[in-house]
Amino acid sequence: MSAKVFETQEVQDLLKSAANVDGDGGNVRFKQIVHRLLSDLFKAVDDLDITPDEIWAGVNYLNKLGQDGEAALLAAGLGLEKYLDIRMDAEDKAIGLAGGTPRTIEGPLYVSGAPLRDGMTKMDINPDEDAGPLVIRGTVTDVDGKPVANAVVECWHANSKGFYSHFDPTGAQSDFNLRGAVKTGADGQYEFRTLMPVGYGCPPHGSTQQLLNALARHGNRPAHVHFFVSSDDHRKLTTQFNIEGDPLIWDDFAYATREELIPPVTEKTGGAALGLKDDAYKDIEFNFVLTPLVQGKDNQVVHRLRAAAAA
Ligand code: MBD
Ligand code: FE
Repeated sequence: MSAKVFETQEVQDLLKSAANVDGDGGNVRFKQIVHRLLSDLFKAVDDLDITPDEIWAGVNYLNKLGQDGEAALLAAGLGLEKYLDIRMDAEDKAIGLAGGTPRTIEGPLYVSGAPLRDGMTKMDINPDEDAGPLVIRGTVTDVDGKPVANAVVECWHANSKGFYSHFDPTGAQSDFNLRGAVKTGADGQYEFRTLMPVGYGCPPHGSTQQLLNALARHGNRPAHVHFFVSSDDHRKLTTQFNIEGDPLIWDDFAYATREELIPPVTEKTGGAALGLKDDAYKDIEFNFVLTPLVQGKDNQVVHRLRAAAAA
């Protein structure tokens, strides 16, 4: 079909009506966004001559995506979540805000409510035969290098199968396994005693992987560890680091890898004295640098629906 109808008065009126842009009530911002997104969609249908069959395949895909509960996973896989980071990075640059630990995406697998401990916590609750002990530790400072007291460092990561507690399809993990929260003291130090994670893969029969398959893309992430770092007087940092040496480090389906977020992994002994399951363990030092509020506000804090559980 070569006929183009997008610019016609009939279609433009239809778009305005559908978003009720000229009507009273509703949310003006929401109307504006719906009108724009719907317009961009209609334009694409015209430009690419998207067929009715293709439209209904897409509509039905959205139903399946919701049934699978994978919309946020797809947002990560399509680079939408990375795009939000690129925009926040650009905003920081524009206002001359530099020097903090680089942000990277949160992903869809955080669970709030992990027990908060002072300075150190042991995150592994369930035994995991295939995972060796790992200590993650460091200091939270501000951009001037001053330790930040009373910062809350939250940490979450996968087990040796690449599964996260609360979202584990095998049901093998208890609530808050491999999830922890630590409050810093005057020295700004934090420590997590845990087990080495393995990279995540999208549910193989889920709608995200289905879409990726049609693009000839994989749905895997390199081994990584997530963090939130919060402090009353600083912006909340959302970041991750990767486990160096993972072959997928520069081939992450969610685009979260950054040069500055690949700390060295050191071999250590003395784990027995720390209560680790083996005397030999891996140690990662990772220091967080928090950035100041912008005109008294945290302009990078993100509000989104998150899973919650009671510890
Ligand atoms: C993850 O563990 C993750 O961090 C992201 C971004 C997407 C899917 C699974
Ligand atoms: Fe993750």
